[in-house]
Amino acid sequence: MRSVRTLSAVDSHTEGMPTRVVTGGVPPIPGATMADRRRFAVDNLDGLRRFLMDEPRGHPAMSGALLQPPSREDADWGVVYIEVSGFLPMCGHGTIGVATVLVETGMVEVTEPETIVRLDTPAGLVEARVAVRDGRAEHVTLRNVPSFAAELGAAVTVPGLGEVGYDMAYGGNFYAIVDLASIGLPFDRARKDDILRAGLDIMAAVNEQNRPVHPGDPLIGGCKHVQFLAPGSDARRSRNAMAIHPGWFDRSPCGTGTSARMAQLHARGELPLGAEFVNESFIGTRFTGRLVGTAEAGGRPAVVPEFSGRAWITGTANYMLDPADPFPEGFVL
Ligand code: PYC
Repeated sequence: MRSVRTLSAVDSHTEGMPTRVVTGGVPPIPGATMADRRRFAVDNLDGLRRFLMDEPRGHPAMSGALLQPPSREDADWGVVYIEVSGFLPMCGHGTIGVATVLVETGMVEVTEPETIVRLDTPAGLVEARVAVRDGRAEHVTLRNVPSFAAELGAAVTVPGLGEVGYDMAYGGNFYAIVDLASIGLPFDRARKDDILRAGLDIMAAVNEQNRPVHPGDPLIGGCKHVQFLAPGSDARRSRNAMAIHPGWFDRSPCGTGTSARMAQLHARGELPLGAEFVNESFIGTRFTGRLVGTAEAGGRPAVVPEFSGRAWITGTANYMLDPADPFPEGFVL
């Protein structure tokens, strides 16, 4: 057995969506803040990301997190999010996976019935409250970064679909929120290929015609997520098919998408602070959320979302690179 690169990981899933938590083998990434480290990673570590996310070690809907020393004193760990889509500023299901792994492997000091884990992410500090019983992380409530509706009632022209109306909201990533019925498709997994194609076309049109940019951080920009709402979705319970670049669906309800959805509903006057909101994924798993306060993001009014979900560890692994492997950075079919 030969290896010129060995990375240790604890694999998990959050309500169906994988998070490969890389616990060893990645040296500290240069940069004064986690946003700087994400920028460094985008420029210099894309091969490492593809090695861990793409085939044959990953798959087309793979997601993960590189654990790092934090860049600020009030955080326990730093996180750089990796995915088949690139390096995200923030990832909600991934953070629930990270908090669960940190608790269940003893990488943070664990107290029962609740352990608080503060994570330094490229989008800002997030706090995870982990409900722990007999050493098991039963569920995680995450206080996310300030979230906001960037635009309500926007529209873009999409080849093959015509004019598509959407709201643009930010919850750690930007989400174009679209009623699935408005493009003539049913909320049916048998039609997933059509829904995905439409999602990618809408993303391309948004990025060309009306690209969103975070008012406080120009590095956070662009739309890589389209949140298709199922008929009947409202401010108490929504169901979504979350189409993500370059071509997959979130299996979880999507934490940053749930935050964006709550910010959108709040901006529309439909979700007051404190009211419970349930968001359901394409496979029927759930996050429960609420808005717990107001804030600002780059000078614009924002809300502070929380959401809760569960994660389970699925394995531990050392990912290796044989020097003769013809795919040292993986491949995409
Ligand atoms: O849970 O925030 C999330 C997320 C982003 C992309 C996939 N999941």
